[in-house]
Parts: sequence; structure tokens; C-alpha cells
Amino acid sequence: MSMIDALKQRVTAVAESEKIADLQYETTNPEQYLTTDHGVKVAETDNWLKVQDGTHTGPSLLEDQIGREKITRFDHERIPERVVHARGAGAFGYFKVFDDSAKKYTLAPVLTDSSRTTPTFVRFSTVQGSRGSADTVRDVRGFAVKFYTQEGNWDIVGNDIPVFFIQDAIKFPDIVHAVKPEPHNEVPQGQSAHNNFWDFVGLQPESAYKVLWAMSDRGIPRSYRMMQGFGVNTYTLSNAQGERFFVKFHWIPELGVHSLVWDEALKIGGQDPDFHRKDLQEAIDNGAYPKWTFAIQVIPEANEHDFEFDILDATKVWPEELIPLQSIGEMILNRTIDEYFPQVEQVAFCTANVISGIGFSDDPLLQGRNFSYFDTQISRLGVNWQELPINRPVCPVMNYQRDGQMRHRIHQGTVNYWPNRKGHFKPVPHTDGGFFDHPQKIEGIKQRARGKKFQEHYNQAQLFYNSLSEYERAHLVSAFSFELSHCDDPIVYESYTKLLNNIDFDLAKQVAINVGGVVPEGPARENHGKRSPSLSQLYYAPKEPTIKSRRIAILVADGFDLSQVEALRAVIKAGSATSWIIGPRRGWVYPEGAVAGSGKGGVWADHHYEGQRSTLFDAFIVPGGAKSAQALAENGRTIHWIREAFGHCKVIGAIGEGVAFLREAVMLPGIEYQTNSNSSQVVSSFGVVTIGKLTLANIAVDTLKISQDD
Ligand code: HDD
Repeated sequence: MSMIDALKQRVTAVAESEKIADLQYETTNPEQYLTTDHGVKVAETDNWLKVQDGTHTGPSLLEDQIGREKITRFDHERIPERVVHARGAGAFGYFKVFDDSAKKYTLAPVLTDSSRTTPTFVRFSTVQGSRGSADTVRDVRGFAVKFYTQEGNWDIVGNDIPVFFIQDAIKFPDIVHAVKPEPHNEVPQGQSAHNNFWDFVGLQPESAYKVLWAMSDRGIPRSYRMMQGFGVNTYTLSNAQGERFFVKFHWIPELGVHSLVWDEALKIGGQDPDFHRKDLQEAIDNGAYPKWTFAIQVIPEANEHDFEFDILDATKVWPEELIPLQSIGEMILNRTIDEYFPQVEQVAFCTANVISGIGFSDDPLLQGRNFSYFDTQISRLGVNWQELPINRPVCPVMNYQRDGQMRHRIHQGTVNYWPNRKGHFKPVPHTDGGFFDHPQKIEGIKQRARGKKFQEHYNQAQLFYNSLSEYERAHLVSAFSFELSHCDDPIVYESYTKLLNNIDFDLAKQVAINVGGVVPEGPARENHGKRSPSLSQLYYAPKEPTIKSRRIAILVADGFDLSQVEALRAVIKAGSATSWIIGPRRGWVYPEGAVAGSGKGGVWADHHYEGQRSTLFDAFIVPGGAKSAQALAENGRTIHWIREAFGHCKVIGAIGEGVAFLREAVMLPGIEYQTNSNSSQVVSSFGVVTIGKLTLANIAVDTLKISQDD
């Protein structure tokens, strides 16, 4: 596609969303000449203006305004990275509600008007690492959504984990300092596995539940597209009748919730640190648009105190058995970013950005957040951060906030205050769309304290632990053991293993044995034995198994069976997955009978065996062809490929002579060989992988199943 065609295509896409239209893309004409910032055409940009007689190089001259402009602009390219969530990726999309069922709770049209399509921008992130850290580290993931509604911007600044480390915003600097690299040596990067983090959380037991989530498989997602999202805090909704409700927001991914295994996450961190960022881009580019159902949990104002936990405590979930989820809409991400800095780096969220019909609760964490986000944007982007293209609303903005650094908007007129003699730009009552502040009676004693129910920290942590499958619990033990093994101060790992005994005796015992902690003799607290199935990520397996958007590698060498490869690729494409040929070199690989080097009749290998590792794919197939199978069997790297994939519980299939390669060269333990209905032999480490009918669709489910033996 020519550059001009590509630009035209962009222009068509622009019409798709009010926000995209509003971004006012630079209509970069590739024929345009290079200019300075002040618009003067540049004749030469490779040599600084200097004294030069052809033989001798003399001094460079400070008078070179073009050279100085270029270097000065470069020197100031960086802005402060986010103090948390510095590493991220973003995409554009849209939000729609299914119907007006939420009208009984809220007067916000974005949640009730099904004829609307609201543009959104989403930024996913890790928390601990800096901008250049790896994507697959064990961490919480940010899930921040900006809705550009007709009534103003609404931001849900959430995470992939429904609870938080602390209950009161005043503790935020402490938890962040504790988890971030230590002050004396700035170690570690992208890791919570160090003394300070475990010291802090050991002394702050309200974090116990959140720590369990972070140490579970949720801490190492397979993809941003396969994570749940949670608003975490308790917000409120107000309806037209003046009634108020407490609400929690949820995002549920269409593809289900899936995780990496820890060994994979560690390796990908080195092999492809941008794994999640690229995954998001690749899926959208291939038309596999990420999709989430939007759901709410609602509690009428009168029922605030009906629960054993405080519904304003962000370290607790609202169990779905007590307060069911109501699915009211969906979000689809359908457009990748154009330029990282002005979109993903400059996008700025703020929990205080709500619209009429949506409000805050007295959740003490949320109250502090409402102050913190605007404040941090001032230091990162300046006080006029909401004027930046990615942040500005699509509806009209008018007020008497003026001036400040980097003010872009220009107002005409003589008044910049209200009331004014002209009656310009007046406030409107909420019945005509003005923001509705729900009247609320407040009584209490001013004091630095927390409510009674805020003092209990272990019931829900136990509920979570009890609700996990056996292998999810095994992963939890491994994760705690890894992290605490990285703490070298005995006070730290001894005290945390003691804390774990408040959650579960077996968990505490296994971890303590592994890390040299305090091995308990009995439980510190009885396990209440209750379970809530929706806390396990298995609960979110897709209803129909799907290979949509999965990366499937076809491992070949010269002499492979072309018809099998072609059939495989067609069937993988039909399932909206992507196939990748992995061969002895990037370039043409030739099937049986073709003349090598002819450039004809082969398939193009996307990667060389060393170029990409098995960790970067979800499933593998080895097609037939005697020579190909033989060559694969003689290559240590290809044998390693399959063994490693097996160790990571991936689907492995083979056809014809490919089966012999697996059976004789790779020699996987405990494997069951199966024959599919098309009489091509297929083998799998665990389920049936029929190529003809593409039962490879079991990837999602089977990956979880095999993990049980992991
Ligand atoms: Fe926060 C960024 C999510 C508590 C203060 N937070 C930030 C981002 C996410 C969250 C997703 C990245 C936004 C982006 O992509 O730009 N934060 C949460 C959640 C919390 C939470 C789900 C608990 C419910 N945060 C929290 C507290 C405070 C902050 C209690 C302070 C009192 N958070 C910030 C911040 C950041 C931030 C320092 C850094 C960059 C930014 O805001 O824009 O202000």
C-alpha cells in the first residue's frame, strides 16, 4: 500500500469516532519538505554549521540556529514518567450499553442510552517498573478507561485485581515507596521480590488479600486482552428520582481470563519485553478486536450496612453470590495508536472525572485518589493537561479557568468571571444537564480513625484461597516462595510466613518450609471453609472454546509436506488465529519435491528456530514430510522448542512423520497418542488436537487442564 493510500485509509477511519475526528491528526504529506519548528524549509540537516575548508575541520558555530533547535528540542523530549504505572500500552475503542436497564440506577446517558456509541481510550499498565521495564513481570495491571461522553469525560481508573493494598489514601506513598526499587541502590526493577515490599505488607495486614491476588496467576496475565478489569473503589449512581446506589464496575473479557506460567513469564521478560504491548497491537491489526462485557454490582443506599464487611473498604470484594453482577454493556478496542507519546504517554486519567448520574462514595481510598490524579498531572503535563488532544472532551468546554503554562485555547470576549454583566456562559441546573451533587446527610466526629469493619483482614483472603483450584494454589505457593526467597532479611520472610498462617495453615507451612520461614505447628486461625467460584479465573473460561487471536507455530524444515501446511494455515485462519512458520532460516523453506533455492513452491518461514522461542506461541504443530521430520530430530533447538512448550502446558500437535519426530526425538513423558478422523495422525500432550475439525479450539480450556499436573 502506498503512503498516500495509507493516509486515505486513516482519513476514512477518522470518521468512525468523534474522538478520532477531534484529535486533528497532522495531515502529513510525505511530499512535504523538512522544516524548522518555525516553518522554514531546511536545506541540510546532516552537518552542523562549522568552519571547514575541505581539509581542516574547524570549530562548530553556536550561531547554527537549525542545529541548536534540533538539539534543544531533543534535550527536552522527556517528561517525568508516571510515579506508578509508568509502563503501559493503549488503544482506542468504543462503549455501548445493551439497553436502558440501568435507568433505574442512574441518569447518565452513557449507561442508559443504547443508541449511543461512546468513544473510549484504554491504557493498560504494570505498576512497579519504570517506562522501559518488561511487560510480563509479576505485578498488578492497570486498566484505565476514558469515556469521551457527550456530557464530558468519565474515567474509570481501575486494575485487573478487584481489591487494593491499603484502605486509606494516606498510606499510598508508603506502599508505593515500599514496592518500588529500594532507595539505596534502585534495585529491583519490575519486581516486588525484595525486602522492603515484604517488610511493609507484613506489617500492614490489610494488604493480605491483595497480595494473594498478585501472587496468584492474575499477576502474570497472558495478554491485556485476557484480563478482567475492576473499578475497585465504590462509586455511586443517582437516578432521576433522586435515589442513590453504591456501585462497583467490572470488565469481563470475551476471550476469558488466562495467564502465563511463571517460567514462561520470566523467559519472555528477556526474549520479548514488549510482549503485551505487541500482543495488543497484533490482535487489533488482525481484526481480532479485544472485547469486554461491562457489568455493575449495585447496593441501594439503605443497605449500606447489611454486610459483614464495609462496602466502602477497597481491600474487600463484594462477593457475587451476595451482590450479583448485572451485565449492561460492552467495550471493543478497534484502533491502535498512531504515535506513542502524544497518546499513551500524555493520556492522563483522573478518578474525579465523573459525569452527572455517577458520583463518589466515602471510600477513603477513592477520596484521596480524587485529589491525587489531578495533582500528579500538574507535575507531569502542566495545569492545562486536559487541553491536550488525547485528554480533551468531545463535548464543548467552557469556564473561567484561565492561563497557566501551555494554555492552548484562546477565548474572545471581555469577561473571565461569573457572574458577568453579559450573562455569558452561565451554570445550568442539574435538570438541564448540570452536574448533580447528590444531597447527603453527614454526621460524625472529626478524627483520624477507621470504621470497625475495616479492622478485619483475613476472611476474604481465606475465601479467595479456598476458591482456587488445586493447581492455582500450587502456583500461589511457588510465587510466595520465589518472592520471599529474594528477601535476604530473616525478619522479613519470617514475619510474612507467620502472617500467611492467618489465611491458611497449609499455605503458610509449604511456603515457610521452602523459604526458611517460621513453620507453623497449627493454624493461627480456623479456616471458615467458604468458597466463591467466581474468584478463580477458571470461572471466566470462554463459554465456547476458541483459538481466536492465538499464535500457533508450525515447525518445519526443508522437505515438509506442503499440502498439510496449507490445510493447517487455512484452518487456523478460519479460526481467527494466526499461524507462524518456524523454519531453519527466515526465508523460503521448500517442501518435498521442490527445488531448493528456486524461490518457487516453498513457504516463507517467519522466523528461524533461534529467532523466536516457543514461549512466544500458544500452540505448536509439526507437519509431516520425512526429510523435514528427520532434520528437526537432528536439531537440539527444535527438540528444546517442543519440550519447553510441553513444560509450559501448551497444545502440541503433529501429523504424519511429525508424530515420529515427537515420539522418537522429543520423547515427551506420559504422552497419549491419538488418531483423528481424517486419518492424519495427531498427537497431543493432553487433549485431542484434531486438525480437520480444529479441535485445537480447546487451547484455552486445555491449557488450564494440563496445569493441574504442573
Ligand atoms: Fe492510582 C496511576 C489505578 C490507588 C495515585 N492508578 C494509576 C493508574 C492506574 C491506577 C490504572 C495508571 C493510569 C494511566 O494509565 O495513566 N490506583 C489505581 C487503583 C487504585 C489506585 C485501581 C485503588 C483503587 N492511586 C491510588 C491511590 C493514589 C493513587 C490511593 C493516591 C492517593 N495513581 C495515582 C497517581 C497516578 C496513578 C500517583 C500515577 C500517574 C497518574 O496517577 O496519572 O496519581
